[in-house]
Amino acid sequence: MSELYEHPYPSAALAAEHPFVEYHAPAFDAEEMAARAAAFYELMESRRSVRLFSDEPVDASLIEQAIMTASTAPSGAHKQPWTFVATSSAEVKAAIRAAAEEEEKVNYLENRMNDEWQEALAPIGTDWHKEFLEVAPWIVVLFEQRYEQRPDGERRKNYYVKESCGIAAGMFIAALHNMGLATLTHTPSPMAFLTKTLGRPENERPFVLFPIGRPLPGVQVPDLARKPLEDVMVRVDHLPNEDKGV
Ligand code: IYR
Repeated sequence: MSELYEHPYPSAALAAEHPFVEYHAPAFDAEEMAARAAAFYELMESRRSVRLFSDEPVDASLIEQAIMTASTAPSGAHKQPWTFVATSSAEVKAAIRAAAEEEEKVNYLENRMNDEWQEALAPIGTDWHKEFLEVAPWIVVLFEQRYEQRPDGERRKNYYVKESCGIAAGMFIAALHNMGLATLTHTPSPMAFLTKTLGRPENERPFVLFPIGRPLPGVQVPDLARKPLEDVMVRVDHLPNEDKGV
């Protein structure tokens, strides 16, 4: 076994340049860890994407809280390279719906999605109609910041933008589900129109769109099963050994 840590972190030189603070992580005893792990799994396992929403209004404060939660996501060099654009305006939602349906008509009716793709989607039953973009009380579009545009006109690189935004999107979905709101991970494609419709700057690209609201009471969802642990986890406890003589 090697020494625990050879190098002090932060080094005196690093700490002199940049502030560090002690991390107070939440800690639980073994029993509580197991209980919390099971409860969180159960909560997340009960999540489903929905395509039919109630038009009942949702408080802006809930959307703001979900965005703050998403924005706790880890990101490359802590750049937080995301902008969450939120609208509850009937006018803006109608414009998004009209533009998304234009694109989806080409996808579905003019075969922009090939046969294999259409076959994969058949059990979900999607088509070019996107009423949910007007019915859901909120639309939030997550934009990735391809680079940082500083107010003084300077540009700075962002790092691992897609990975960072993907993680933030997952945390946003979890936050919404935890507060009893439903969403759909929607990527109208191509979705460049969102930059224009929402008046976003040149450094931002739409990453994913979320219609958000309460699920329509009685809504049906495809009877999908999630892969069992054995199908999604592989445990490796030895290095692959080619000299074993097998
Ligand atoms: N953008 C289209 C197609 C679509 C693609 C996948 I992959 C889905 O899981 C669902 C839909 C649409 O939104 O209908």
